[in-house]
Amino acid sequence: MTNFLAYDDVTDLNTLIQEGLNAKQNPFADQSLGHNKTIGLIFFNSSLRTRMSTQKAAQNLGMNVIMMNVGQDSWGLEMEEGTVMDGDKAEHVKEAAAVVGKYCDIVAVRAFAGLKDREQDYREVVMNQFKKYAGVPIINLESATRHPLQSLADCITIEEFKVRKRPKIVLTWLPHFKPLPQAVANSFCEWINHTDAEFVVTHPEGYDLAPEFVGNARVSYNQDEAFEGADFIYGKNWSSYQQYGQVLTQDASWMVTMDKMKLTDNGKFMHCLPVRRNMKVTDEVLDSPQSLVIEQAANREWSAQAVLKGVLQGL
Ligand code: SN0
Repeated sequence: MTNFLAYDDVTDLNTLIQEGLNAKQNPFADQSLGHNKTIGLIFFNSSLRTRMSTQKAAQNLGMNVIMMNVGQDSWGLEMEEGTVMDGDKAEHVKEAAAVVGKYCDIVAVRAFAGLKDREQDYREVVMNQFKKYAGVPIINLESATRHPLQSLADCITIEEFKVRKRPKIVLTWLPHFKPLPQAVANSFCEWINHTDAEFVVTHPEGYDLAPEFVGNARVSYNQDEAFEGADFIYGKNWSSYQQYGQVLTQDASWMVTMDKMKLTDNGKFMHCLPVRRNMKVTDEVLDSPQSLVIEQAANREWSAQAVLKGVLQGL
């Protein structure tokens, strides 16, 4: 693997899931692979799981880790070409990425969607500029449109907990008062569409995701109907793609409750976290044995380790 920016960078999904499960069984089997190699973790946004799991995975592989919070610790970075840099950004990504690439063998970057300009967000400017100028492999730690390390952890978790060969998986929109990116939902669609599953996406009208991510998934505006017989309920809030970045409704009837979970076939609840309790999903669901959120977060370590191993092998 050269870069890990999207599903397209994966050669074989089942092999990658298996690599994750192998790492979980035997975390230190490849400790010499990353010896004397350095990964730089560059954050433009907050993180708990991504930061800790990626650092842990890199250490399991024997790597050194350098972290940087851009804008807070370093200079603000200009991303666009040919601009007159008379604003608040003191450094251009052309230099910054090239310099980071000199110190690091792999560079991992988190940069959320701005949610102001759809065309700019969906061009994936930050990831593409780092890819262009760093001169080393780039890993996506959640970009404007995708969160592939999360999606791989989700696939690993579904593989562990599925009780039938072709599970019914439902991605449901959840209410929130803040506009959140579409990245986690887009990426989940992109990855689940490559697995053997009955896949349904449910959300209020106006919240349709970009068609290139929805693919062949069935879309339903009726959450109760979508939940019927489901094996996995994957909750996430996202802001509108059509009326870009806007919160069109906060309809509390879309919150996942135990009554809703009763429509499923003893379904499991999944969420990437952080989750706002009793806004998106009730305490009762999150604290029940049907919730997989902690197992799912734990699998972030093995997802990162499978990907880093693949990238290290290509160095
Ligand atoms: C991010 C998102 O993409 O939705 C990161 C998820 C891994 N989530 C948030 O920003 C949540 C913020 C909040 O205030 O609830």
